[in-house]
Amino acid sequence: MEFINKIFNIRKSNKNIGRIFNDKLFRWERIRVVLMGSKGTGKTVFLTSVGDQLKHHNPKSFNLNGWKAVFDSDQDQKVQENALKGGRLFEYAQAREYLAKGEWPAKTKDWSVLTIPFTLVKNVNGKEKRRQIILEMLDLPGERVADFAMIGRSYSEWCGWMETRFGGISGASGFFKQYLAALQNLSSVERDKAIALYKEFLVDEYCNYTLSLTPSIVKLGIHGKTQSKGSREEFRKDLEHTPIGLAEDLQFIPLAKENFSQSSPHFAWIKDFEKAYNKYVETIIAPIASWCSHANSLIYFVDTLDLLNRGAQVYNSEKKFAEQALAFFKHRKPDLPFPGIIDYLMGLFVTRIDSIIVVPTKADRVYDQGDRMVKLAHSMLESVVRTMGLEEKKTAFISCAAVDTSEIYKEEMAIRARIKTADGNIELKQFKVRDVPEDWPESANWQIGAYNWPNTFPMFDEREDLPPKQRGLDAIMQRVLEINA
Ligand SMILES: Nc1nc2c(ncn2[C@@H]2O[C@H](COP(=O)(O)OP(=O)(O)OP(=O)(O)O)[C@@H](O)[C@H]2O)c(=O)[nH]1
Ligand SMILES: [Mg+2]
Repeated sequence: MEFINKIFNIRKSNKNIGRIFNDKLFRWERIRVVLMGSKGTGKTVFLTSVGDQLKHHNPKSFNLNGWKAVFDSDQDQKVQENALKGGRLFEYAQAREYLAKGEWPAKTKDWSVLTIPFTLVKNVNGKEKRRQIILEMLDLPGERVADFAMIGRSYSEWCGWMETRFGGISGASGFFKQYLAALQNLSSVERDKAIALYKEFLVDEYCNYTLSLTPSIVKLGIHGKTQSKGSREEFRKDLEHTPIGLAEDLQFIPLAKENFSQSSPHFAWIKDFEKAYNKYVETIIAPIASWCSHANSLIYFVDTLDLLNRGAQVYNSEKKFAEQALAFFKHRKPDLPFPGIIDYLMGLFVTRIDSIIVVPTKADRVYDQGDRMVKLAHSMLESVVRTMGLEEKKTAFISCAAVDTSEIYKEEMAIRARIKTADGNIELKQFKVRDVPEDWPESANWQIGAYNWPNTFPMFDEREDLPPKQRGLDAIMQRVLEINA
């Protein structure tokens, strides 16, 4: 079975071969896309909308550059049955149902894949061109992205990484140093106290808006329980009952370099922590990373409007989070004709992302200023994206409203959208929205809450064959499908 999988990977990874030999064996091109970004940035809404657009393609409202997408329902049945067996089926119908009710889909609790088989058809000089595509898109809870820092790192390397990330000069709050110092005062029998100290560190960083905390189960439990969004005390209470690992007897915490020497009183803990760490990585993040290692492109979501609203500290935290997430995708293979075989020889955790699109989302919450949102996303993440070593033409910044919720009134520079009133009702209202700034504000005068945007709700048709209005979603998909001009 493993061997068959490898062969299968060769096929799906080399989509160009599929294009060259348009025969039965290589008929289907597989395009694998990772959606990434912190929680609440709009990944699931995006995915639901893409599913809808490709299942019911209307070239007038979803511009695929002259191509028509024809959904393949026969193939779909097989694909969905397979995905269901693997337990990783993106619950498209459920997510769409929310939108049809004028609500947003629920928060993602576990990772899943939306698979859409379709044919792209275009008439060129009287000749019909066709491409049969199986598009696979990964949805994951934003919290889990933090765990990518564990991929390819042993327990001791993760400890080293923690020290650099939280104890180094840049971005260090001092809490990690305090934690390590307090740890040194504990004897070898005080392991529970050590775990309690790490929890204290997590609470401090949580109050610092740090998104990169690992293991991510402290934010989102294994079975999908989200930790309270509330005060320091509430988070601390939540953590009291949360093991730092897969279970009470499978906990691990980071130790300092000195603890790895045999003379350290904490040396005896290392074996257990190592075991618990490996089990955690193997169970929680390795399967996601393995899926990602065969992806062709990456869409990175950033909620620029929310960042403006939440101030400099959250902005910095989000930027660090993106650095951490994208670092995984830097390790690229040499461009050889059969990368599948190279995978086999070199291990799976080497990626082959050949394009990245950074997407500032929810552009429908402002008055037509997607270009400014792009500028902000660019100034925030351009340097991070550049370190990935992709050609310039393989990177893009495109703003988007995956589900457009507002109408624009040009004369009055206002929008009209469905919003929730103080008494909880949803009503359609016209109002003016403040401008998106040209640049990120200086941190010295960046007041939290100074930029406020309305929470708008989808105006959606219940009819399944009428996909939602969108902005920029089609431009993004043109790039993913490599049909941009
Ligand atoms: N106005 C508007 N709001 C959106 C749009 N997309 C997402 N939102 C808002 O953002 C919230 C989060 O969107 P999701 O798609 O669930 O975010 P996510 O990235 O999947 O979040 P996690 O599952 O927590 O990782 C939604 O509940 C909406 O309130 C959009 O296109 N327009
Ligand atoms: Mg989600």
